[in-house]
Amino acid sequence: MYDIKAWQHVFKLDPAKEISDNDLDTLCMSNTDAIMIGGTDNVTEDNVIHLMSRVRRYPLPLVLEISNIESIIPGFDFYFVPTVLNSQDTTYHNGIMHQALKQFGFMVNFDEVVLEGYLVLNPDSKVAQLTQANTNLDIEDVEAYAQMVNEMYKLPMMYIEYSGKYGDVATVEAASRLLTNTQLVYGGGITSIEQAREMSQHADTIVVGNIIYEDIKKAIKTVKIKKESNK
Ligand code: 1GP
Repeated sequence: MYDIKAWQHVFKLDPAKEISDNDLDTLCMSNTDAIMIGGTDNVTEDNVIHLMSRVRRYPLPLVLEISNIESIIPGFDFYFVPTVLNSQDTTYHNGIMHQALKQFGFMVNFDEVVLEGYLVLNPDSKVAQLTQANTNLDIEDVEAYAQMVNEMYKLPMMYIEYSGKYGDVATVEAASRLLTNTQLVYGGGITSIEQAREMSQHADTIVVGNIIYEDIKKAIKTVKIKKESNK
């Protein structure tokens, strides 16, 4: 069984975006710890199955980050389920989860399911707009959410999501200080080894997304944080 807590670097692929076989091969052979499939818009059963079958050729853990019920497909190693802590809409706290369990609860292997306490912090991101996230948070707000996740809900994972924008390092650091049990995942705007290294000092796991589609070489360089920390 894979040890999620040991993951330092993850590539997140958007099933609604095109990726060539060559680029996919480069990503999957890059020494990243896992591939996550997830997105906000146009995530469908068809494009998730298609991408899953292409990534499955590689001996890497494969995660589906669930965005809607229609695109939940069996065959992944793990299912990450976001609960958006700072959303104004309960749909994104537990509404989708409730519907999913009502439909599929009888067949879920809960060992494969990881609940992510999500904090959406880039107001311009699609996910912030969709979930109506209150992104106007200061460090003390974020610390309170970190305590909520670590001490109250006792979730296995907190995901600080700046999707599309490089985040505030002090904010990530503040959350990390309070997460004594919960794994801290950071994603958003990482385009260089320097940024990957900076966020990795505080986050247990970094997620690299958009740059895959903009500059594959830059994306691959972010994996170097693993060699540095394994020395
Ligand atoms: C998006 O957190 C991930 O869900 C990664 O963010 O796409 O900005 O790299 P980027």
